[in-house]
Order: sequence, then C-alpha cells, then structure tokens
Amino acid sequence: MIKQFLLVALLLGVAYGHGRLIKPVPRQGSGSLNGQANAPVSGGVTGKDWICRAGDAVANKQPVTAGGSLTLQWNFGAAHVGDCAVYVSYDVGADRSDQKWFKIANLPRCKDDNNKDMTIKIPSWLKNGHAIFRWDWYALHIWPRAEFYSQCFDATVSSGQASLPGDLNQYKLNNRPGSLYPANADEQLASGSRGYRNPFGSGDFYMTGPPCAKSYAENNCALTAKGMPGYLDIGAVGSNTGGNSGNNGNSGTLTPAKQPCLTHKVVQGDTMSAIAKFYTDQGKVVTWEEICDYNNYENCNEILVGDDLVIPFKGSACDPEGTTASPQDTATTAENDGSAAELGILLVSALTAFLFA
Ligand SMILES: [Cu+2]
Repeated sequence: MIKQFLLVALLLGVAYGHGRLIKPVPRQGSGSLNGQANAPVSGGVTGKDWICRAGDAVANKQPVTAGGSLTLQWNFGAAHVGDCAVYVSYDVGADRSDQKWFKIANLPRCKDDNNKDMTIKIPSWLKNGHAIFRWDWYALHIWPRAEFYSQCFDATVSSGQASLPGDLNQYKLNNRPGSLYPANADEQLASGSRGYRNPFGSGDFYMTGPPCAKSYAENNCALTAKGMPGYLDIGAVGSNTGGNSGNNGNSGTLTPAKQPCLTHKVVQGDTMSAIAKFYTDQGKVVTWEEICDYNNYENCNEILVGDDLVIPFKGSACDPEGTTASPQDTATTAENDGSAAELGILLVSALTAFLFA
C-alpha cells in the first residue's frame, strides 16, 4: 500500500487588516511583499521592527528636498484610533537598535486622514544625502493597551548643508530598558498622564511622543512640545541615553496590586481554545470565551496572525471581574474605531487536507 500525503491548501490571511504607509513605498520584505507588512510590529515597542520593519536600505530612494514638502499616504484596513509621527535618521549603515533618530512631524488622529495625500514640511536644516524616514502609528483601539506599527523608507535628501546642526538632539528609539515609548497606557508619563490618552472616554486629547527636533514649529509639532501631557523626554543633546528615567517602567503611582496582564501574540495555526489551553496548562484560570470576549472578537474562529490578544486570567489586572474595565465596557464615543471592519474582512484560516491512497 502506498501512502500519499498531500498538503492541498494553505490559505493565509489576506493582507487587508490593520494598516501601513503606502506613499512613499516603504522598505520591503521581498518581491511582491514590497512594503506590504501591515500587522502590528513584532516585539511591540521594544523590538527592532518598531524602529524599522525592515533593516536593509533599498536602492529605490525617495527624493526629498530640505525646506520643501513631502507627500505621505497611509492605508488602514482597520482604521484604529491613534496617532502617527515621522522621524528621520542618517544612521543608514547602523544596526536598527543602534540608530539615532529625531522627529519632524506629528500626525494626530491619523485614521481621519486614511487614504489621503498628506503633506508634511521638511526642515531646511536636514543635510544632504541618504536618510531613513520612519513613519509610526500607535493604535489605541485596545486601550489601555496599544498596537504598534512602523514603516521606513529610504530617501535621498537634497540640501545645501553637508552636516546636521550641532544642537540637533538625536536619540535611540529603544532607549532605557524597553523603549522610548510606553508599552501601554498603564505606564505613567513624567507629566502624570497615562502612557496613552483614553480614546474612548471624555478625557482630553493628547499625543504621546518626544518633541520635534530643534523646536520645529510645523507639522503639529506643538502637540508633543515640552510641557504637554504626552511629552517624552529624550534628554539633552548628545546624551545618547535619552534620560527618560521618569516616564517609564511603572515607576509612578500606578503600581498594580494584581498580576500584570499577559499578552499572547497570535501565530499561524492558533485557535482561541489552543491559546486558552496554553495558559490553563500553566495554572492560569481563563477560558477561550473570556479571551474572545475581552479582545472584542466578533467571531472567535477568526483570529489575526500577529495580533496581540490579552489573556484576562483570574487575578490579573485584566481580569474582567477585577476593577479594570475591559475595552468593551468603555463607552465608545468621541473617536470610534474600525475594529469591527477589520474583523469583518480578515479571515485567517489554514486549511489542510490529508489524502491517503
Ligand atoms: Cu489592528
């Protein structure tokens, strides 16, 4: 008897969910995957992908003129509430984790500008040559957690200047233990504000991030100027370390008495029940229904590869019976979100058939 084993079909998720920069075309994976990664970055704010999703420069560079303007466009298949920003680095030869950056633009409430041409101004003091432009997006639809996205593109800057200003403050995005950016809203900023604004309540709008370089006054930079609620301190010029000891690491007053929430990164082949079992096998008390519920999934059989699922196990800060409200208990008013659309269009399924003869 001959046994044949055929893998008949493996259908992967269609790349419509979440979002990405589409103009200029970002650095790619390879071939047809050019710039098309639109899931949250792996590793959250501590991973290299948060700095740039792809580490290698590409030959096809976007011309940028110092003192001119640049058109950006992003495409959100799931128009999550949140904010975007633009950074620049000239450390094109360095490993991502060693690159130093500076910010030139805030793009608040970027979902409102989904699929539009958005023009930013380019500082006149950029120097001539090859630079990396970085677009990022923190999505708050799962507040107090966040999803993180980034895309980089290579640019050739035309400028009369051969060097950057001496007082330009450049810093690593993966400063300190962790990252320049808070991992979630439960981290307290130096201002006393939560790591990220609550997009669902009636609280004030603020944007989280470092100030724009050289007090740049364009591109909504005032939103993260020193003194603003979401300002992240990147330290003094040349300090290299960022000096953000005050705004990260839960060093503030939000010390949780409960066990911290756990997050599960969905991988190919995951199911809600398999994920629940993974945690119950470790002695955690949680059901797949609770996981599905807590993460606002409409269809528990459709989970997104790359998504971060919160595991609301008993006794954790995410325990629905605890004091922390889960996102679905929070009124969704001012800034509604496209999560339902995302779940509607994204079906991640793996079909395998085994044929024996
Ligand atoms: Cu998403």
